[in-house]
Amino acid sequence: MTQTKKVAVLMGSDSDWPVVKAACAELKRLDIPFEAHILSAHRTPAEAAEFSKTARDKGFGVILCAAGMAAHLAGAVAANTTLPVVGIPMKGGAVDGLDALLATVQMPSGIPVATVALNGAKNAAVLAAQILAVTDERLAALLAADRAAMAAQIAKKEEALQAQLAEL
Ligand code: RP5
Repeated sequence: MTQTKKVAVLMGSDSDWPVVKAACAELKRLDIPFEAHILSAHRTPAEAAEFSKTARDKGFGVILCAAGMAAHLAGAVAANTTLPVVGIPMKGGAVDGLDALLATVQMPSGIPVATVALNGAKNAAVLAAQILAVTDERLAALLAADRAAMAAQIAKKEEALQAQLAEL
């Protein structure tokens, strides 16, 4: 069986943690090994670059990067690795995250960052799982089961809606 690669969960500040912990919880639920670290593109640029350059050799398969405001962490990490980088722009600040969203998503050609929604920590973890599941049967089966569970929930809600409509 394939050994599941590790996911790195990086955040620019401890103030990001209340949101980012949803990514860690999802990775834990999917039994994906991960490390979480505070690394800043601006405050610890050398450490962030070093982590990115050595991540592949250390067994990571995907790197999640959460940052707010002038959110350069995901881009700075992507500049230093060819591993897939998923950016999580954080809400907050003077323009409530629009700055972080644009800074994370608007990468130059050739250096992509797969950007999820503002505060989209859980989806970042799901996307990391989907990337790893390309070569990981265990994960692929788990993700398929999650999709089936979601579809069953919607079917139940649809049934309840139709019952309410019948009573109008
Ligand atoms: C970003 O600046 C961090 O990712 C955080 O979202 C934001 C604010 O950081 P703190 O001033 O709270 O440390 O680099």
